[in-house]
Amino acid sequence: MSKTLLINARIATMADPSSLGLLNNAGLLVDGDTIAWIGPMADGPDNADTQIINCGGRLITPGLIDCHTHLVYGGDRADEFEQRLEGMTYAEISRRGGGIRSTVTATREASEAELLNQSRPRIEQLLNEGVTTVEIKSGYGLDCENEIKMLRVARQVETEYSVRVMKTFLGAHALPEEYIDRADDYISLVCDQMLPQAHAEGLVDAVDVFIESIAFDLPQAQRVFETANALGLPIKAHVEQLSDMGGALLASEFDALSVDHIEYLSAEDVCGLADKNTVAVLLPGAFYVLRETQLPPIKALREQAVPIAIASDANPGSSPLNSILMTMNMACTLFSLTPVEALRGVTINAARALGLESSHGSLEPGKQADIVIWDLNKPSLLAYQIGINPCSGVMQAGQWRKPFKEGAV
Ligand code: DI6
Ligand code: FE
Repeated sequence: MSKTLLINARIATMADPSSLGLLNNAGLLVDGDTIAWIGPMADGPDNADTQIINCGGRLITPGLIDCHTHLVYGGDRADEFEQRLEGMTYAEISRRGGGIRSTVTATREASEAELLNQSRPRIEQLLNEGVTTVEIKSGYGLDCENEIKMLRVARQVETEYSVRVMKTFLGAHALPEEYIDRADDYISLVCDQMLPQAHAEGLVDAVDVFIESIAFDLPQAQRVFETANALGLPIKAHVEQLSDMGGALLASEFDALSVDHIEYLSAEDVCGLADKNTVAVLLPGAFYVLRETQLPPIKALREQAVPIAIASDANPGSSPLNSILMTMNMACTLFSLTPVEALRGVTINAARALGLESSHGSLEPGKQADIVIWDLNKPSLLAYQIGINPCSGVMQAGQWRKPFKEGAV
């Protein structure tokens, strides 16, 4: 029997442009890997040949989407955490050769199997919280062999856990030690060899660049974007995280799927994003861990109706955060997002940030059946509670990953 009818649920469809698209006392029919019907129970479809599951009034949302992570990496950076507590900044640690580069050393030393093993607890935590799509970036290999190794591990995560993994090439994340004072030569390696080779192996869904004083400048980023364009790959960018370099505007000129971090993005530049459909991805974990005080331009983003997504940025340095629910809480508490905005930020807008909005991110007939049943009756509880995981059932592409057990709320 390939049809499943979920009944007696509160469904946050996320199919409305500004709200949760909430349906009370509703049902949802899954046929194969697709949503076949959704609506008020009174209009429910014929039940023949269908397994019926009573959700007992529980909340249903689309599968959650973590649209920005670096969760495949070697080692840890707990020492750096201590240095920052003693007063050193993230940028200082980076300029002294620590930061991203120290993770590059550990990642280069690790085999594919070791990287996969180290990544397991991180991906498993996200999956336990109802994540059905996760983006994973390279960026700690910084040479052909090791960037490709990271992306292969991301692909293994996808096959082994049956989660959708979007793989982003971030070869231009930091300058590797062997290229010090030769950043342009490194960008040539990225454009002429690393990216084309990774793409030829089918390992690249999008291309990202870190535009920052401690990373790459606008002309260098532009070369990477032009290469991505020529290969037909969409782009994303880490921009205005520590300073305003004008990276968001450059990325949006290349029709970026998203610009990420953006604490230092000016309100004027937000207008430039607005006509481009570029998603603003906010990363409250990095803001929190680095004890940043500059807030992203939330008011301007709202006024210009720029779609806002939020993500964990799971990485060993600026955001050792592996919880999408905690990310939602942080986005509300630190950035004053509403719980509705936070949920949109990990569903439909996160799907947009990955170019997946036609098939993912909302519950609508024809979309993929990625569905979470929560042991909650109110959507705002998802962002409000801290340290509780109310996820009680997860369906990925119509298959139960975490089977739901019927019972009263
Ligand atoms: N900005 C970040 O916050 C992450 N990458 C980036 O470009 C941090 C990566 C790290 O510190 O390892
Ligand atoms: Fe990041």
